[in-house]
Amino acid sequence: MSEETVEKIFEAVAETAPHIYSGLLHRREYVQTENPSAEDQLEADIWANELLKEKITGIDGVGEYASEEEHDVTDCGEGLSVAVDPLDGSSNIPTNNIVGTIVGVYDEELPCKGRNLVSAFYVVFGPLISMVRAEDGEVNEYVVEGKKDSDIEIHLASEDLELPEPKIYGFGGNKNWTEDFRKLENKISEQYKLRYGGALVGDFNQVLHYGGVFAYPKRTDAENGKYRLMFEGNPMAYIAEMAGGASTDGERSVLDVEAEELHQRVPFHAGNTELVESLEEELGN
Ligand code: FDP
Repeated sequence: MSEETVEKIFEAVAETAPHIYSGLLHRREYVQTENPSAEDQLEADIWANELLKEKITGIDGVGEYASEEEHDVTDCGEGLSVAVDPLDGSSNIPTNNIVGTIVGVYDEELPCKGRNLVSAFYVVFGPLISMVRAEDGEVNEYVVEGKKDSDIEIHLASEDLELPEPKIYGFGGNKNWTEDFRKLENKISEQYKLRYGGALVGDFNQVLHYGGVFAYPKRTDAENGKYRLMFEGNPMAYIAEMAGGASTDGERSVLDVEAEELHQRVPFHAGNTELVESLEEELGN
């Protein structure tokens, strides 16, 4: 049963989250390796991936495991495909700013379109460990408490989250924005407050709670921006759309972007529908 499997995946990530959090203290150094996107890895990136991989591949009904930290998909039986960004925003670790974990659960072999998602969630390692989960038309928020497996508790904190009236915006990649995007940012900055922290989970999470728009658009030096479609773009777009908002790569919903490679990148914009639509219109001109 895929619902049971999704539940087990969610619980496995929730149970692993406090371990990842407490283990960050001694794993804040860069090691001499790169991930498949040629980004330097911290010891914490590799370690968080190992913890999550062990838990998730052991679940009955999980057929594939893929990670932003690994080149290839791991085949682990019949069933759902799980794509994980074990430590999103890990360049925030040395400075002790927000990081998180992003998970997409697809009912298709990877790589595939975001329309194949059956669930998506992310963990925020902030003042609290919280999780936001989108599934069956609803977005719910949880708080994870406890340290050891035996005392970890998952509490429902907010039910059926919907994006409120827009108040804030956050855009990444500013050193290499296109002229069109720079003009658009200029306009948006007159109306909304800027909040940008350098981790997708934290930046998107505040847009979800305050309303507004978050983007990491295409750059003059990177046509497809920075985010990985399977691991970051699709799960966050799925959550934004289920919370009553929208997403776009500049032309279409991120969920409709063709997936050709496991680590392919995508320009990402998501938030309140009216803002995403007007942004799409202006960028299209
Ligand atoms: P990081 O490189 O620290 O892992 O895609 C990863 C990501 O962080 C996002 O979480 C974040 O939004 C973005 O990259 C930050 O990029 P900039 O350093 O260009 O702001």
